[in-house]
Amino acid sequence: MHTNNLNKNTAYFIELEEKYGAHNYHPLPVVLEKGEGIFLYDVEGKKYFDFLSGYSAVNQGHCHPKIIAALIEQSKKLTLTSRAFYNNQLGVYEKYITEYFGYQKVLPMNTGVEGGETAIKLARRWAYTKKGVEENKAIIVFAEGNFWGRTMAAISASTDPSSYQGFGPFMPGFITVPYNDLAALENAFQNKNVAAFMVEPIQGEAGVVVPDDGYLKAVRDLCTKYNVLFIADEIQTGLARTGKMLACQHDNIKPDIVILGKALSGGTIPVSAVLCDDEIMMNIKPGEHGSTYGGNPLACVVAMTALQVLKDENMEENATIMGQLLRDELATLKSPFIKTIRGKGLLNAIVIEHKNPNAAWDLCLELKENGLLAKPTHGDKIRFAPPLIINKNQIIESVSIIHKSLKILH
Ligand code: PXG
Repeated sequence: MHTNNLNKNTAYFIELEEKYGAHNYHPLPVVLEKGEGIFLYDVEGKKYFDFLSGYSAVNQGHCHPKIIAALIEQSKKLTLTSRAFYNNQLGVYEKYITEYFGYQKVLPMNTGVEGGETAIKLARRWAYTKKGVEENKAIIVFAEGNFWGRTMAAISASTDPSSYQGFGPFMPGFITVPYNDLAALENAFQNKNVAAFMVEPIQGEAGVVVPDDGYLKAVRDLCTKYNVLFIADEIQTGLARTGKMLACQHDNIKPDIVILGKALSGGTIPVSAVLCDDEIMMNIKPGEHGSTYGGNPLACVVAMTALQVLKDENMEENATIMGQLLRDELATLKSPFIKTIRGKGLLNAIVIEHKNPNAAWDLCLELKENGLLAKPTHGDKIRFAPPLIINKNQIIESVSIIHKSLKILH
């Protein structure tokens, strides 16, 4: 990392991370110290539009006053009991979130990847208990290009070598089919041992890959026909990000299992949840799954507030309208280097086409100089996903920053 041309303050913090932290990330050279709504501030006091939103964890905006107030108030009272005892927030939260999404039960965890692990355990257990699959034979189908985290199971499902290479051996019982390919899925379902298909309604890390209209509805129908559970990984797409509380609601379908994370705490603490009905959830008995922090009272209060804020501030509607405006405004730039503009609601990406393979990174550096933070994924894709409280003038101003920054590409 060349830090010579950075301000001393910025360079200091970057060098600390370089020296003492694992090198498992390659961040943009900006050191942030404050967030408020859609804005971030660096240690030099410079202000930025946040077009990443902590990979969609900060849908409600940074340090949302109601979420922070709930966090502070509950943290003075009780933060963790473990599940060895009851607490007076967990049941209240369980009632709240199951009614909010229309499922009979919830299983609370912490990070998104734990939610994915939990969903797979539930699906395997259901397959053995209800579907009649022989013990240890269950198969989980995933879509190529999936991303659901970094655990051994998650990378065993991955088709991205930078996720899995050099970390084997891998979890058995996982197969992949191409995303957005119904024939391949139906073919995989011919195997009677298939327990579930776990899929992102829009693939986030793959670069905001939106499937064809009708894909999710057809997946629902195939899952029903073959008695396979439909697990929707809504960790990045859920919680109003795409303009609906769940992205699956665009297609009016109900997955058997929904996984939520990220914005479930509005970017404050790790809170994830797995939702499904009794038929699936009740196959797991006491002692068979859990987590020290899962369902802690602080997380419960924060999650209820984070969910209530999404509703109170009409974030579904704002994401829909502002997302359309963002894509329309980007289209008017008519940049020869923007090959594709895609997305739904405020989960969007552009694909950069340029002779220089580092063009997307260079553009992100220039965006940063001009006051907007975004990060490339898979080399040529840049996600544009601001918090869902962004307004019209802010979208227009952001696009003018993008317009100005594109001038560095020739
Ligand atoms: N599912 C989806 C769709 C995701 O985007 C996860 C599951 C895992 O969540 P946790 O909380 O375990 O990270 C994600 C995560 C990163 C990174 O640095 C993660 C995501 C996006 C970008 C970077 O590991 N999404």
